[in-house]
Amino acid sequence: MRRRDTILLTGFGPFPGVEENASERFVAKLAHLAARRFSAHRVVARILPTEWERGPARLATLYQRERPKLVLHFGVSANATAYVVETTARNACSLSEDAVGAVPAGRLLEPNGPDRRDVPLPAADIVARLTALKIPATTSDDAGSYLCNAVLYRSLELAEEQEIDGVGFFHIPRVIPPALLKSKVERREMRFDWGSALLGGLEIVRTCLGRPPPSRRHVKFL
Ligand code: PCA
Repeated sequence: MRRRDTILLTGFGPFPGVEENASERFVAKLAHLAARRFSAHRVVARILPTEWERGPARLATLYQRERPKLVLHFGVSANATAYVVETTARNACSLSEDAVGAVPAGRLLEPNGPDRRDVPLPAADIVARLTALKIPATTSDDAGSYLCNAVLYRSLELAEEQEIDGVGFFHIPRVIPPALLKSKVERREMRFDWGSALLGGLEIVRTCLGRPPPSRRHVKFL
């Protein structure tokens, strides 16, 4: 990545069953921190509508308008209790209602598209680096069959058409508890809260930029 290259972070708006999507607040906060920490780059946070039509369409507009070099998507999952680093998007969708009550026309995202597209990020490395910071994380090769998978599938296609350094998708828990004021004991425990979520988000960006892990001293004051 060159100086002033853009890092695009996306979260999602509400959808049936999730009135307030934590990924929306999360990317706004992470963009703020990342812009300060990686000040050579431009960091933008945008929210995608959780809609079969408008979600992927908005993403295509963002690729055109922002010309990002690194694109990191975040969405919530009822099953996630940690960072879930998605490694694959599948050409499949469930006939589930989106935020405006619409359902897809069929069970394939793109009738002529490949069965799957793989995420070109070092997922195992990201998990190892998060774990080293006591942030719970795991990989997954199943991003589900709802909008998160659909957006990732489309994003990987858009990335092929433009010169992009990296695209990733991260599921986070639906509910993120406030950060604890950490005692020594708690610091040894793995816990996904607002503190570790944001620390982890910065570490994900740092890994994707090809930077080494922060020194211990640095982590302490983050
Ligand atoms: N999670 C949904 C879509 C939007 C979001 O935050 C999913 O996992 O597909």
